[in-house]
Amino acid sequence: MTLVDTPAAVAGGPALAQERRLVTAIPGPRSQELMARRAEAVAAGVGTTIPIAVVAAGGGVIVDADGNSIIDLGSGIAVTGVGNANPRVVEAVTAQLNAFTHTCFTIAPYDSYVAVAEKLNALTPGDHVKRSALFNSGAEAVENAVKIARNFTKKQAVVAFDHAYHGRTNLTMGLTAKNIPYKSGFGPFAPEVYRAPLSYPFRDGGLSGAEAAAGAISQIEKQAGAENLAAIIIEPIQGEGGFIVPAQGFLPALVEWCRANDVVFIADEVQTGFGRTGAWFASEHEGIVPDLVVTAKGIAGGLPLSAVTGRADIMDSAMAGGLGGTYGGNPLACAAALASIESYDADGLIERAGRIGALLLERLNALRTADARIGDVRGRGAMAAIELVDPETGAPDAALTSKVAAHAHANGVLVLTCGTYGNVIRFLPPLTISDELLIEGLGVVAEGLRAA
Ligand code: PLZ
Repeated sequence: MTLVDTPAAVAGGPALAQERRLVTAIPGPRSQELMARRAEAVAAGVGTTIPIAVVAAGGGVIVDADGNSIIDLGSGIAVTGVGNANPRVVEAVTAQLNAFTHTCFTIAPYDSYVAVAEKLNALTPGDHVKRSALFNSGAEAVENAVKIARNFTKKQAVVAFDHAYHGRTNLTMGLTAKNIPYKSGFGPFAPEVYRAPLSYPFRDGGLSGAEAAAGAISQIEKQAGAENLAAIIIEPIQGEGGFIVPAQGFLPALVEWCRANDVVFIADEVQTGFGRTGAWFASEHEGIVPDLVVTAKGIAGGLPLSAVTGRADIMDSAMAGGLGGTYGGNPLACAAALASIESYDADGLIERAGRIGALLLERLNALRTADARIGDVRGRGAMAAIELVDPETGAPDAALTSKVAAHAHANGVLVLTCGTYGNVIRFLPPLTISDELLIEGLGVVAEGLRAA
């Protein structure tokens, strides 16, 4: 079976018809063929959210080999903020592809890596002197941020939070909170990782940010000790853990404590970064200035790139040759990042994320008023979610969540679930989606709730 007979009209970018269109059941016959081959060829541990064979994507849709056009409310897990096959990205990467594909920046440098570092230094919170280093995946960048913080502080312990997600490599699995499917059986994990309670307004009895931070800090002091602690790492809004927005003041209190105790504050903005929340970085909503910011996902329009950006004194403390990797800051990924950053700016996508957020929250809150199974509606910008519960007890309802997601998928809307309890439906559309498609997609989710 060939999957590449995509007509020019669905080759991505603006040419792709922006509509939900079901011409077969999902999965259709060609998608089923791919799923059968997949089962024979791909390791069973690699999951599938929607069993389709993608042939094109752009704007706010994903098109499969059977001709179905699916509304994309997931952006490949918060990656394609600028849209899939964004024309600026396609053009920049194509030009780079024709010039050179790889030299290894640490062997023979090139302009685009430096330009991405300059952009990151300028765009991340704080006007202090900064440096950046580029890597491939979010997990790899998190590993490097911790490595740099340990080297700088000459301390070893690291604190991560309840509901945290930081990746699937050994150290980042250890930093990640949720056991199944991320950790179970895959240990032992790296030592000197401590966990602290998170501000989770829907489930912590509504503690204020200051109260939740005082509790977390007390636990950190008792169980790790500032004198042993190299870094605190936290997502400004917990992503995989359930789109948890901490109470106002929680993050600033942690930053303040870190400053007073020579602990490096690392913001993991892998999922929240690059316009997703209606600001370049989610840290801005709380006015915090992290020592180090980890970015990936939305940085490069779908090409693999990640970064650690932060205080020059911390970043420059690693010995020459101490940071690197064969592909980190690959020229194609850097070209994509520069084009993506231009698109966020020139195409007004950050404002667009704010508008998408207003629309999402308004519609989701309206749904909640009519449906007590929606326990909470939360998020910022184009990163919003509903938490589904048993209305009597408030207990998480993962079964309902799976049913609603399955209904959406069968009806041509790709939504993702998340949460420690598997009971959160999250909305992460590309910032290039139209209001019409977004509203239609939400309508299908609402229909799924009614049907369940
Ligand atoms: N930090 C905050 O959200 C990746 C992972 C999905 P990588 N989140 C999606 C999955 O099932 O693997 C993520 C994140 C935060 C780090 C990471 C890790 O980024 O690029 O997947 O390594």
